[in-house]
Amino acid sequence: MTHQTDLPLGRRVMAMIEDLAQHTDEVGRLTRLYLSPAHRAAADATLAFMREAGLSAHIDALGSVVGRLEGAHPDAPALLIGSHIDTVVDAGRYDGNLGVVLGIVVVGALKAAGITPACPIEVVAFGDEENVRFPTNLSTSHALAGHFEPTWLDGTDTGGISLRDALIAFGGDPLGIAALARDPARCRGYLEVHIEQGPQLEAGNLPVGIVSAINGITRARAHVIGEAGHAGTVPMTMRRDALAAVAEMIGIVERASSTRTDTVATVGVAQVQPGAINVIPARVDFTLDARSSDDAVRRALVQDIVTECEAAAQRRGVSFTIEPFMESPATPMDKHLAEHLEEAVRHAGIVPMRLASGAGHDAVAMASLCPSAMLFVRCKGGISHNPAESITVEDADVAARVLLDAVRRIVA
Ligand code: HGY
Ligand code: MN
Ligand code: MN
Repeated sequence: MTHQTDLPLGRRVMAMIEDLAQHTDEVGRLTRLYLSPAHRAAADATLAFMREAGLSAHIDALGSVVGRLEGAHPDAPALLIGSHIDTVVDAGRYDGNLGVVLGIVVVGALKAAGITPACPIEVVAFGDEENVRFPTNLSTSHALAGHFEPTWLDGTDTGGISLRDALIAFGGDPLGIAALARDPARCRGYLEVHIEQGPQLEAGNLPVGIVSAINGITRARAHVIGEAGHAGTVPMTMRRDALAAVAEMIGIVERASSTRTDTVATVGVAQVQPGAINVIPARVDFTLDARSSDDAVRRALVQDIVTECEAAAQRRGVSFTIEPFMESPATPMDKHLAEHLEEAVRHAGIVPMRLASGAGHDAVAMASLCPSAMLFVRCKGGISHNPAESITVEDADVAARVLLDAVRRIVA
């Protein structure tokens, strides 16, 4: 059993996680949406952490925090380490934030040991991985990869604020986005450490594991329109009840994804109008999130869901429209970088498990720029996107030591 005092890196990680967790837009729970006041405060805190660790750091035009440690050869392609500091609503404190903090702690440890890496190392705290506030797709990491969609700037949040206006209010610069695109030739690779958000490492009694691939995602917005009516007077056979129709459609989503192997699908948001106890619902807007490790299987799943929902709408006399707004491909991780992670895991005396990621990550965007790989960290019960999300200081210390070892192997 490692003594608490022997966990300098792990304790430093947990302390920084606690510091970041205080930056929330909602009292009493952790919600930090892209470009919100809490995101600004967390970005400023991350900037300070990076500078304290000896990195030169700045906040870029889209609000990502970028720290850099120069290497022996300043013009050599840089190794990037990163993850995200935005969160979902009522979030856990480790999703994304852990990978940013581990990058800072590890690069800080190299600096403190007087080790100059052969190439520059950058740590990046992305700001829009969850894509909860605006209809985007990993916008801040896609910007570095040169794939920022200008139309994202016109997307609006539930309050009608456009990404462009929120970015300006944040202190960002819509005109500076194009310049964020990195030259692939100047990027040696990208490493991301992230909580597993699933049960496999805990089941295998392993503190860390190596990600083999990241599942693909389709996200869509659906609209069902029926007819408002008096809940007391309209006979059941004469109703065009939008919410009853969506209840059937949610069953379709669940059945279609449950009867296939390797697929999941979720209706996470449903807004009912007019939303009164004695009014038959006239309209429901809901979301679909469908995933698989196989893109063809995912597309077939979405098509089946749409076809069956259209038939249900027809039977019920309601209209049904659906607009996919995000497609993220299944993304294999780079085998050479994964091998370096595996060597470091073995060197730490841990059996190296390879596992796929059901969750999306900035590594999907970064893989379109340079070789990318991920290390997963065990989280209690596999719980995530939930304030009960947790890791141990011992596992934080293992993750930091494995990442430090892997970085030294890569930049040696
Ligand atoms: O939804 C996801 O997979 C990630 O947490 N953004
Ligand atoms: Mn995440
Ligand atoms: Mn997440």
